[in-house]
Amino acid sequence: MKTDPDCIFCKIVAGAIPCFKLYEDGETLAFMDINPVHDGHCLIIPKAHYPTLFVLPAEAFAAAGRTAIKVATAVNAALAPDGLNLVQSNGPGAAQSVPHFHLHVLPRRMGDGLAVNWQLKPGEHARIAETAERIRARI
Ligand code: DGP
Repeated sequence: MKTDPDCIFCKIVAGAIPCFKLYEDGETLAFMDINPVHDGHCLIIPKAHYPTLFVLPAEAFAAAGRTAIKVATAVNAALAPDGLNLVQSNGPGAAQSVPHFHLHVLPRRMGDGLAVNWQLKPGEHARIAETAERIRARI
């Protein structure tokens, strides 16, 4: 499996850095975003290191897609947002800050005014952990 020792998400896959894990299978991992835009903001990654969509094998995209459907459905059931975006960024012009392919699962509220390139702000860990528990209960 491709891995990068300097990649923060590869370190999470390896268990070297903790995360609020929601789900994993052989190829993918889902965990809470540490800088959530809204409660329930989480990430789906392939466990293997591919920096962007441009180098991602189709099979890895399919595996991430399967996990995204499972986790987004659980987010929807647990939190009942008004809507939900899947967001995926490639390169600095798209505001990609972690060069390991990932899908953002982004619950939305009516009128939340969220811009596509949002600012990263640290989340409150207790609130993220409590939200993760609610989502895991629906997976
Ligand atoms: P992007 O900017 O699209 O590349 O999204 C990267 C996201 O990853 C961003 O919303 C913040 C999140 N993130 C960065 N470092 C960590 C980390 O160490 N743990 C977790 N759970 N999320 C992280």
